[in-house]
Amino acid sequence: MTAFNPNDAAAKDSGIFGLPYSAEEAKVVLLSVPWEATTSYGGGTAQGPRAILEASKQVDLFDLELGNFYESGIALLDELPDLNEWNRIAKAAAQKIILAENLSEKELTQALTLVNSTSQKINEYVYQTTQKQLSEGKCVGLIGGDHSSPFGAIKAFLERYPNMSILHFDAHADLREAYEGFEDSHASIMHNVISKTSLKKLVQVGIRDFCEDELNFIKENKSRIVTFFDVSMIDEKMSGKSFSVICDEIISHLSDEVYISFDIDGLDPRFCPHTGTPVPGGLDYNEALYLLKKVARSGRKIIGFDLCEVSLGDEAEQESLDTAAQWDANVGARLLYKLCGYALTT
Ligand SMILES: [Mn+2]
Repeated sequence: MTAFNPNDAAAKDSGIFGLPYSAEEAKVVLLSVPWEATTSYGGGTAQGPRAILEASKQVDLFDLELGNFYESGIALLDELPDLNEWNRIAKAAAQKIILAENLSEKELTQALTLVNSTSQKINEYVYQTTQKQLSEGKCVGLIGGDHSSPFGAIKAFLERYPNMSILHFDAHADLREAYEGFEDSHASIMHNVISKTSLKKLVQVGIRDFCEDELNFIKENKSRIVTFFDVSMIDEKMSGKSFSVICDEIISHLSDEVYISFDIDGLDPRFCPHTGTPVPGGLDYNEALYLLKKVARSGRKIIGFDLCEVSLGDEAEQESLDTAAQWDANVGARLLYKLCGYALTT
């Protein structure tokens, strides 16, 4: 502790953001969930937490707007050792299904059961861990993994904060009722939240990729889901409405306690070129931060968050671990630091 100087470069053995805090000392604990079994397109998001940890050491600690919030302590929890193996086995089974290899009915059922039961194990682990940390007075942030990773965390947060709402940044609505047979698919996370929890309000921004069923689901659940489609936001911006006013409208739907679920692909893909399912359009990095700032300034409390789908791309891209692949982790680490900052200062 005594050797720590916030103005110096991060020490080799330091924790996330180069900080010296243990999980016991830290107010914000980060839970890494390198899980991407149901990823349907580009892989690599299971490497997200490791890449973000690496990149986090380049982030300057002092924040012009939020000050030295890190002094409350931010620490990464030890990763569950079994998780990489669970991911590897379930991913292999899921790939067989996705690629529609010549499987018999029995093999298909077996593979599907394996994926779905491993997803349940992940959900249970994330739920138990989050619940324990919240009961110790910690603020919890989850680093995915694909976007199915935080379901257990959201469940635990809802038990503690029954009136909380979710502000969901994403290119995708994530409202599919299962996807490719996977009950806990990354594309189903918010469908599962709406159908399996008592969440009162889900507010979505950046949404520009969804199927008709998902649009119908939004309409059927309009008292609980408010979606700010990318195309509508662009319409308003193009015709001169200020982004600040649009933010106020988004925020007006949120309750006093806000959980942020941030899929990095909600941003313009130039900020996350290696994410699994990039879609053109989306929020600028500064727009996302501005919306978060306005949530904080509205007097609402940011109680917790997840950051998912940050990826360095497939193995070949990771091999050439140069600046191109590290860019995604650089953006992810900076966004993660801001999320920690808002959680600590609201
Ligand atoms: Mn997405």
